[in-house]
Order: sequence, then structure tokens, then C-alpha cells
Amino acid sequence: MQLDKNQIRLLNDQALPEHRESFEYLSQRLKAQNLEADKLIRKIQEFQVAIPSWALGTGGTRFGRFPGGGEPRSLEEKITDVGTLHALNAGSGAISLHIPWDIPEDVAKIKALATEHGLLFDAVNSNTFQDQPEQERSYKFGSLCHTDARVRRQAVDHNLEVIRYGEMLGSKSLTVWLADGSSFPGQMNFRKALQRTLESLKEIYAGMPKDWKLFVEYKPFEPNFYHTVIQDWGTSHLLASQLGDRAFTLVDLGHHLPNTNIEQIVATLMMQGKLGGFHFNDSKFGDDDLTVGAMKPYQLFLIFNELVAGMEDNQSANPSPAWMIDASHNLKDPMEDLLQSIEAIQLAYAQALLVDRDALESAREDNDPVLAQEILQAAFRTDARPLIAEARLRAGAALQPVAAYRKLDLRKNLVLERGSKSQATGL
Ligand code: LRH
Ligand code: MN
Repeated sequence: MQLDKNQIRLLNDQALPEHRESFEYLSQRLKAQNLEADKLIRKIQEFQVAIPSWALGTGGTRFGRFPGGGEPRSLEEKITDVGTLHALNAGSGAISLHIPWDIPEDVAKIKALATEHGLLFDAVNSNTFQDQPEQERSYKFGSLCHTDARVRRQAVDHNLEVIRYGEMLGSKSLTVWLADGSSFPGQMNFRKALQRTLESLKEIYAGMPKDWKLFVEYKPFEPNFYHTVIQDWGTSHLLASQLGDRAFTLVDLGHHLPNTNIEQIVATLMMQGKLGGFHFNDSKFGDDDLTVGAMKPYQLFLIFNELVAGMEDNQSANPSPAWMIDASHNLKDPMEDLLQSIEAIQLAYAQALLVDRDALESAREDNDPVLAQEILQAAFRTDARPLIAEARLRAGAALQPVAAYRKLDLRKNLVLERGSKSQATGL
């Protein structure tokens, strides 16, 4: 199912008068602040977010899963669905694969299909947190940290195999997230586990092509509930620093204990030139993997405020981070959830671009917290939605992606095509 641009144009025509009015009003206000709407729009259009291949079906918890039908049954159908998202918002120009959930059987066919939909392959993800049917040794008690060198060998070889798949697809980075850890005091030797993990990661790093990056993703708990080997940004940064210049820390927004100041972590990692990328999502309690911006839109804005500051004054030469979503959809239609997430990310980025950085810096140097907040919240409270809508319009996408998705009955068509019981691989 390839979306027809004419269908989108017809829908846009209905929303155009109202959009023109609000965009004109915003452009005038921006001009008054010496901000050029066209320049901002180009930046928003360049900001492409990768869609996780494991989040195109319905997610679930151990308490239940409520599939909505029409889920992609193959990698080909997943790429087509990401193509549909990209046609609707022109901001989802990449897909991030998880191996072995999405092994490309026919690489040439998969690459051609992705190109047809204007998609690139972002980071590939390894999986040593589940045992596969034909697997020789279990990851029950860990993988890269395991006490048994044969299990560590198996896990390193899996990561090297994932790199090979990524190379064939044109990906340039590997994300390693480890469930490794323990659920009972005394169960594991913290130091041995960390040392074995470092030694294993060194082999993986050495197995990467010279133009690849390694992203080390941290997480405080789950599925282990006493300790996780790579539990926080400090441990990830420690490992990335000891691995080499092409190893970086990956920040999954849901992988922080309550009230953690994530924007400070982002600023610190950028200052060190070690911020590799993001898994965007939102949460209230744990790793809830909810729609980006659904719970804490101000925190997301504050994170982008640090990102824009770090990118504009990049003394540390931090490479452009990888922008990826990592979500799981228990209640919403996966496609609508992802469309809302991209909108929230683009909105937070656009608002962060509106911050008067010079004024903010002098308020800070003057220790004037009142003025600093006024400046910051003036940007956050600016309705920048007409700006990102105009960015979509100029790219031939939908002014209102979710409304278009519904008016075009895309889910109904998918159910007709794939059936109500089709189930996607992934979480
Ligand atoms: C772990 C995680 C990791 C993925 C998985 C799907 O919680 O965030 O990034 O491998 O979700
Ligand atoms: Mn993640």
C-alpha cells in the first residue's frame, strides 16, 4: 500500500486556509524576534527520526496484549508502514532494525523497497536478552558479562553477525542494550561482570568497520531487579571512553530513575563528545515506552534546549546524534502513536530553536533565575505547530498526519490486506 500524494494534497486543501492564517501570524511574530521561518523550516525538514522496526505492531505486558489487526507480518510490510509514516509527515526517513526479529532474508529486495519509500537504515540492534529456538547456550544469567566464556563468545559472535547485516543494508552503527544483571543481593560479582562486559565489548568494537559507531545503551532495572551491569549514563560513558573514539552513550528517555535530570545528562555527554543518540519515548513510572511528549513535554523541550545549545556551540565536536524512537503501543494504533511521537519531537526541537540563547546566557551570568525562566518559557509557550505543519506541507506531506491517517482509513485497509490477527515480530 503506497500512499498517493494526490490523496494527501486533497486533504491538505481542506486545512490550508486555517493553516495559512496561523502560519502567517507565527512568521510575523518570529520576524519580530529576528527569526526566519524559512531557515527554521529547513532545519526541521533535515531532522529525520528513525522508526523502530519492533514498534509497528501492538505491544503488551505480562498482564495482556490487545492487538488491533493489520499488523506487518514481515520486514517488507514493516518498511512499507514506515514508508506510510514518512509520506504522512516527511520526518520518519529511517528505520532501525532489531536482529533476529527483523533478519533481511533478501537484502537487495529490502534495500530497494526502503529506497522506494525514501528510507535509510539507522542503527541496528543486537539481542542477547532472549534465547532463540536454535541457540546453544542460554542468556538466562547474562550475555557479555556471563561467568561462562562460551556464553560470552556466543553473544560477541551474535553482535558481529548483526554488524554484518547492518553493513549489507548500509547502516553505520550498532546499538547494544544488555539486560545483564542480577535480581538478588550476592548473586553476581559486580566487578567481574563489568570487566567481562568491557572485554566482550572490546571484541565487538574491534569487529566494527572503521566508519561505524557503537552505541552503549544504559538502563537502571528490568528485566533484572537488583542490579544491571550497565545501569546508568556514568557506567555507559565509562565503557564508551575505554572502548574508543567511535563508542558513545545512547540515552533512552525511559531508562532513568524518577526525577532524574536527563537534560543535565545530555549536556554533560555532549560536553564530553560522547552523546551517540536517543531512544525517544515518555514515561511516568518505569520504562513505560509511551508516546513521546505524552507525559513530560516540558522535559522533552529542556532536553532539546541542551541539544540545540550543544549543537550550536559544539566545542567537543560531538557527532550529530542518532535520533530514534523506542516505544511500545499497548493501547494506541501503532501508526497513530508514532505519528504523534514524531510531532512531539519536531515540536520540542522547533521550540528549542526559538530560545533567545544570548539573552538566556546573560541572565544566567547575572544569576537572574526569573529572567532566565521567562526567556526559556517564552519559547516553550510558543505554539510552533504551524512551523512544523508548513515543513510537512513544503515536503509534500500531510498538514495533519493523524487526521489524514484516519480520513484515508489506512488501518481499515491494512486489516483488509493483512487480516485482523496478523502479528508483528518485536516487543
Ligand atoms: C530496552 C530497550 C532497548 C531495546 C528494547 C526493545 O528496554 O529500550 O533499546 O533493545 O528496548
Ligand atoms: Mn531503548
